[in-house]
Amino acid sequence: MTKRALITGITGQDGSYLAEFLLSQGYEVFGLVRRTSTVNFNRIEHIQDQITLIPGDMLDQTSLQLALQQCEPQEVYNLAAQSFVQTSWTQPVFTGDVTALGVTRLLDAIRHVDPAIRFYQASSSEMFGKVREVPQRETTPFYPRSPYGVAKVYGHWITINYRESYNLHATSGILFNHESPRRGIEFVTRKVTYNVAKIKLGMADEIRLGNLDSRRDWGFAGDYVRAMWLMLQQDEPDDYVISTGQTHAVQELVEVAFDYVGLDWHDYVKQDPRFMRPAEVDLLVGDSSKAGKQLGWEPQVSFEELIHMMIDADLKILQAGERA
Ligand code: NDP
Ligand code: GDR
Repeated sequence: MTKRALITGITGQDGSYLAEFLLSQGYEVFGLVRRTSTVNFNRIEHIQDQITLIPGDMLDQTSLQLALQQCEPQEVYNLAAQSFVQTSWTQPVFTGDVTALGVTRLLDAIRHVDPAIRFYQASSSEMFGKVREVPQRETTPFYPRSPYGVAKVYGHWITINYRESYNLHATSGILFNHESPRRGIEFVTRKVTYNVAKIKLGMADEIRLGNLDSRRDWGFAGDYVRAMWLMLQQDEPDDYVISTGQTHAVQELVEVAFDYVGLDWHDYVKQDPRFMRPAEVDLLVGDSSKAGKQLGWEPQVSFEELIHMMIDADLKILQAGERA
């Protein structure tokens, strides 16, 4: 029997990779899409004839219930969120509504429509924030540092609460930063690779960045969506950290990117207070040994390979005159 999966956030970076992955596993794939005045399906247009899109919004309980009734999935992947940390300070209530309460709306819809549905929640290393332990693992206490991080802690705990209260197969993946050529242009990796490509092609002459000292554990999104699927194939729901175990400063990202195109970053990078955050997460590095043991998951793409892949893709996009 063909398995059916519903992905919220299918138009996002992870949603597009997960949809591709599930199609390759023989799934029938459904995606929840919200109404926008301009269609923004560029990450999924190459697979649009193989998937079914259902209108709905994480802010609208009825639409979630109807989406579940329409596609009757065995698996639901909740990737929808206001996911940009910086925006969460200027839109804290909206971020909480989508990224925190949205999880409850979906879990409650599942409970009423079909409690046998397996549920994946996109939790985040941002929950560790001002870290209590290095490296961070499933048992590390949370100390979020942004309205986004706080919203994700809520989403994480409501997932566990519904698992324990209603016996749902509800799993939470605590994923560390993961990037790709499809990463949103506002996130630091893509901002750097896109602008380095522009500088290389003579289309720009500087990059304005915020804090160069913060450290992140950056992996490749294509590797990370495989982990999401593996989690829902387990007999029991659980929580898993997914990370590379390597940490790099933003400055190292900048160095690797400029080195790749043969330029010196000192000549182009300007620090700009507009990109500083009211509270920063200084250091993230994950320990995904539980996922290694129980899921057999390991990352495949190194930090350098990832940055090079993103620059190559951005050079191509710019040379073809396509949209970022
Ligand atoms: P993106 O920002 O690329 O995608 C977010 C998706 O959520 C988009 O499809 C967006 O739709 C959708 N969305 C936002 N608000 C709503 C809403 N009200 N109703 C329905 N859909 C909505 O995020 P990523 O793909 O990078 O991340 C996927 C998930 O994983 C997110 O929950 C994120 O917080 C989490 N996460 C991401 C990590 C990363 O490093 N990428 C690490 C850890 C967790 P639209 O296209 O219409 O805007
Ligand atoms: P993050 O990703 O906040 O970790 O959240 P982002 O790429 O935005 O920031 C990473 C680090 O880079 C520093 N930084 C800058 N960031 C941006 N965006 N722009 C800049 O100009 C800049 N200069 C320095 C930031 O201060 C920060 O320290 C991502 C999102 O995908 C979340 O949804 C996800 O949950 C976490 O990763 C894990």
